[in-house]
Amino acid sequence: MTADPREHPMWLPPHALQFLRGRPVVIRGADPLLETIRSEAADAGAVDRGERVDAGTPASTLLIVPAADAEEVWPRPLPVAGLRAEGFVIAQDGDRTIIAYADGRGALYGWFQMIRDHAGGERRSTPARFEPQQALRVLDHWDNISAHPVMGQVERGYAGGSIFYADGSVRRDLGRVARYARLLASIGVNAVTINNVNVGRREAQLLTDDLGTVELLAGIFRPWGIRVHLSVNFASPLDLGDLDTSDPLDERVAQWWSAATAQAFARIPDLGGYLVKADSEGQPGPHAYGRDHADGANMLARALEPHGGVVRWRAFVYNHRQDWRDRSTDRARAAYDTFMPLDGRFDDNVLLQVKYGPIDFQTREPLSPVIAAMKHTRIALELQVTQEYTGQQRHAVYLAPQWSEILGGRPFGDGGPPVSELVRGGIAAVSNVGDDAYWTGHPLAQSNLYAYGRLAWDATLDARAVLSEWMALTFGDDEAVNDGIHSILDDSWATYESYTAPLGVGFMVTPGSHYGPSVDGYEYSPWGTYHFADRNGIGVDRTVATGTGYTGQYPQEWAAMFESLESVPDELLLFFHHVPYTHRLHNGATVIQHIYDTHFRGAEQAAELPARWDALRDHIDEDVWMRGAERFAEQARSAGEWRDQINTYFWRASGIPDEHGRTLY
Ligand code: BDP
Repeated sequence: MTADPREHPMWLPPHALQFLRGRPVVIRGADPLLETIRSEAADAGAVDRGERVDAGTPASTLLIVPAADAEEVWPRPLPVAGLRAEGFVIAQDGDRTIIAYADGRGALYGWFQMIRDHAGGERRSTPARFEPQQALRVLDHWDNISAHPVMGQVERGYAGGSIFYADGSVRRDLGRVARYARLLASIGVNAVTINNVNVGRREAQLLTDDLGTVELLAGIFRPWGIRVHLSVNFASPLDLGDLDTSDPLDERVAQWWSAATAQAFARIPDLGGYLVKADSEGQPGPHAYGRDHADGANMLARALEPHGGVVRWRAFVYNHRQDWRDRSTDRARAAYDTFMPLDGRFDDNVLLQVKYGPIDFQTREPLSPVIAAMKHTRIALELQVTQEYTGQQRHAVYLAPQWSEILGGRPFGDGGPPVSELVRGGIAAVSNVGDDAYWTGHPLAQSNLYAYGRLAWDATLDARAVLSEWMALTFGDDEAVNDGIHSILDDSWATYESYTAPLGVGFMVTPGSHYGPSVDGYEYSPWGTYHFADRNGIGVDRTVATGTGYTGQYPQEWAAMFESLESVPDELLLFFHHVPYTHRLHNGATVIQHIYDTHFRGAEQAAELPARWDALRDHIDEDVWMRGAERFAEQARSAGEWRDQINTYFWRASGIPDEHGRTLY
């Protein structure tokens, strides 16, 4: 199965399906995705019994049937009534198992759930019903066809080159894409964007001259129930067409998009739609013509509507040419200020894709206020599986606990709905895979990809349980591996947070690469990501009373909580307030002592990781182990560097020594 000798399997290696060898299977129905299951079953050595179920059907048969047939083939009632799209029910009766599905995808997801159940020793004597919370669960690839001179082939990629493209065009051997598609299907991902949101000329041509590439990739994803989406460049009619404008209200522009879209759907009838980064960080957009984001998004939405496609319009907009001396500008405010006045103006097939925080994928940020505010707009939440600001797949950081916290947040107070319900347009995330032998650079970063799919399907899943699932499907049933990796990953997000930027203030990373510490790296730059530390204090005053007014963008419950020093959560203190170093946190420590303590402790915890990994040496494939060992050594080194730079900086700024007398330089 693993064709490239340099490629290691992720989860679901062939032996994970060994239990199906010789097992009779009945697969009933006409959906093309059932063919995929048939060939999975054949590969696993299962015995195809056709479609009939009768007295001769062996007791141990696995039945995969449409929900409507459940009653006929199963002795007891199953909870199939009103089963939603992509849903399925699994039940067991003795050795017999049934997957009763709503549609082809439901069957496929049921198939993989059955494998997950087996790996985790789960028996379904009580029937279990599964339906996705979100209809759209998409991975966005920031892959370029021609490598970008600075960003490389995959923007913010930490796992080598693109699995789709090499040498300026689509790869000849797409076997790996097929294996990727299968893994994504196994975690319920149903869409993939195949090019970067920053769309260069070559990538823009995917929609015009190079539809062949899209067709090819769509053909590989299709058998796994995955639709392909394209990032498009708003200026394409001007850059690639023969128009002198890309004004969204110009009839010729609308026609250009309609024609291009119709041509694309003629070849790829199940194309998912477009992803657009407009008027953001230098990308073109409707503002050049005095139009707003709704004008731009709706124009594209109307081109897609007849074909059933959607536009995901990104809300990641801000002025990236700010003046750090002007404290009235606050990057955190930008998305709300720009989009809130447009609430209610977007067409039904526009999804406003919002990063989870108001700044940019930081280790710790409050939830973007746009998510609760825009009640008449379908919001899609954007997460980042690729670890741009969380250690770049050199540090082991399991992100599922962060996502659980985001998805479970209740901006209208404890009685209100969680984010996973406020978000009605789906969940997106930036992918972390590349052509690296281990797919994700750090082999343990595979767990993030796995967990993303699982939480996008069901936000209430427990992050630790999901990690156990991933391990069972990847390393098999080995208690030492299970315990060892839990001890490394369970608190890894907290550990990473503790040795990097303190108390929600964010950034302090090396400009450009975003790896490693640089306290003032962005402090006097136009990007708007400041900490305002001086000898008296640190933090950004975002209150309504004395600051930028950002807290006022939240529903009253959260606005009040963040506004007051009494109630702001410690971990977000410096995101919302500028305080003296002697300010006391709710946990009793002063800000400065907290900085010292967390940085000493965090770096110590990171320094223990190599030994924990060492202990697993005999339990894990040698190559995988070696790669991990190299990464853990780097994490320990880098955490020490963070500790030293942060502690030294704040000791010099504040002149306040460590209560415990540790050396601060
Ligand atoms: C930032 C990345 C940049 C992306 C941008 C985006 O540094 O490479 O283009 O996000 O999301 O985090 O558009």
